[in-house]
Amino acid sequence: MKKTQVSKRLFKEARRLLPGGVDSPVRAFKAVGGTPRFIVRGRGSKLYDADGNRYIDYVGSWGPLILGHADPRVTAAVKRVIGNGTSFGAATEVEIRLAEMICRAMPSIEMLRFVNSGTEATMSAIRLARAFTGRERIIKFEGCYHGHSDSLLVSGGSGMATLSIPDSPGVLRQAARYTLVAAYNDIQSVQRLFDKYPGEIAAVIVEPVAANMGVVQPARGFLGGLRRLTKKYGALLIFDEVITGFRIAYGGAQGLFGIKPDITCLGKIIGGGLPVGAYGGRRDIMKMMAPEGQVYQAGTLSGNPLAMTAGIETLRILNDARVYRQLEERTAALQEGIAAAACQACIPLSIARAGSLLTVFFSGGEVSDYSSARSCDTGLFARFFNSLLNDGIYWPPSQFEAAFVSLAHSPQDIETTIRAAGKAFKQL
Ligand code: KE4
Repeated sequence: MKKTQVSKRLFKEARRLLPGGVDSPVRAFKAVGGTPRFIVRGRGSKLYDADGNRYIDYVGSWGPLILGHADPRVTAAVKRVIGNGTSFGAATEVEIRLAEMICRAMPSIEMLRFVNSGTEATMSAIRLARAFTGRERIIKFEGCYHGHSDSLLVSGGSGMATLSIPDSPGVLRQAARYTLVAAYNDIQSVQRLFDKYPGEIAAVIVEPVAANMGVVQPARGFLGGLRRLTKKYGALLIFDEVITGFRIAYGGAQGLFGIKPDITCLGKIIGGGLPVGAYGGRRDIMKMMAPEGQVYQAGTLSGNPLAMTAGIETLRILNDARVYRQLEERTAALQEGIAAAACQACIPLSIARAGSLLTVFFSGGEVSDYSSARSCDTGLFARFFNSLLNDGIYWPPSQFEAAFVSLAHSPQDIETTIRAAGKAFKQL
């Protein structure tokens, strides 16, 4: 067994001062049991905890660290600029440079606004869509997570799925009433809502590849169907690419599937591991934002030079097809290895993968939406997780999250992980 005395002591201390001992619920190991590890250092594919344990990390700060921890090129770039000041509350050139890179990668984005988190990006995109259309209702999908703003904290995935919190207390009932919920991969459920509320729906927001109920690929024709319906009924299509942007392809899911959304929300990778978010899209829509237009949204630290610089350096490295081939190959090897090990141990699994995103579902059947994700055996997942952790593999502590493979994961890391998974399956 790994030593955990220091993490245990810190967790006890943390719980006195921070609710649940953490600053984001998904970190607390609530669904898998045991003590959350207190991390002191990350380097490449590895994490090091306060007890001196080393782990191969598949959380990657929940997505941003596609280059691995403390990439020397990113840290050097941040070190170069940090001495000039961390934030000015005034315009800087680096904002233009990162904006340019994003617009080039995703041609649907003609203009964008930087914010500090994915939550801010989606919340602001919804406000903008309501202003642009003059309508109030929105459609989201069960099991998709778009951050924690009132309108979007309805039937959410991620921590809400993990902790079985369908709807959070404290969310304005009026706000939630204007959020309609459809089933992922079920275009008929979206059609029914448009039929029921003609002329009232401002936008459909979707994770083009769902990654917050575990990884769920869009069924053939689903995203195209959303594009068709939103056009037909005069609603905007918002792609939440906070996870998928620059992850499943440089041009995001929209590039991969060839669908042009009206607004795109980004975060994670575009800040290279520093706090960031962005929303952008058609110029005529974005021009409604203040100070050009009347829709208000602001931010003290938005577009700060540290996050912009880390983002620019990260995208510079990612803008190379070989990078995505490597991610694809490594993650496919992991998927195949885990599947073979499960087969040998007679454990029925369904493993979903989209590029370097992966979920091992403890389910005999395919997972295609939130209700099939919910039917997984979360007890078995918890035992799988803990066995991996004890063997030095830091897997996301929830059945309803994606594992993130980075460019720092070596073939040997993948092999070690497959061996640990095989051992875990034999013990289940
Ligand atoms: P943030 O506000 O956490 O930066 O982003 C919100 C968000 C928006 N959209 C999507 C598709 C997301 O996945 C997220 C946040 N993802 C979770 C992981 N499933 C972040 C981890 C956490 O909540 O601590």
